[in-house]
Amino acid sequence: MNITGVYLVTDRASLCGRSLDDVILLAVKGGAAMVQLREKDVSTRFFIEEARRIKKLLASYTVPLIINDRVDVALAVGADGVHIGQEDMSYPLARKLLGPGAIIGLSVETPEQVEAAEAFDVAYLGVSAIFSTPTKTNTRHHWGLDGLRKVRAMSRHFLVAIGGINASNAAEVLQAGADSLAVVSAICSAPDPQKATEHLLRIILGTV
Ligand code: TZP
Ligand code: MG
Repeated sequence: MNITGVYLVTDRASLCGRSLDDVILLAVKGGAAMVQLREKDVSTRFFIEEARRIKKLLASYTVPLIINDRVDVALAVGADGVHIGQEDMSYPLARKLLGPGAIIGLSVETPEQVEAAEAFDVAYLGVSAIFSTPTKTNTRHHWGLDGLRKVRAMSRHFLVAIGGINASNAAEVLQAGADSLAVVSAICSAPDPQKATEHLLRIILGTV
């Protein structure tokens, strides 16, 4: 599994009138390495139907599909993994249900959570939130670049930074210790999601 690169996290409120499928497709064409389907306000049935459709869309690009929060939805559609937060199903239980091959990412919002996650065999930690962001307004704590450096020093895990990341600050977030960058608005709301993804990828690869 190679999850280094641009990690697209979806948000239907950020699509500027475009379809979710179109934006995902453009991001993948631009080189997105992983897609997390994040739905907070849809029915379980809708979420499952959507996840099935997006899974098919991603299959030909061999881009993993990660389901936000919902281990049941991931199981139902045979997704590649889940992203869980501190109030979702616990990591050990999610691992037990999904098996050893699943990609499981875990959000960490405090140093205590980073420390606790050292005992887990997660695929990555979502270091959340790096900066404040209008996309998610209930974030209690912002790591900032100094906080991210501290997480890097504390953790053996692959670190995915999320929250307020875009082309203007991506380089410094990587410099502070992120292995990969997760973004919502920098792709979903970009005038050209494909070009925006390509640009972020070039920053990650150090080719700009
Ligand atoms: N988790 C922490 S911040 C965030 C999520 C899902 C939203 C990130 O959105 P954006 O637009 O990339 O700042
Ligand atoms: Mg969650």
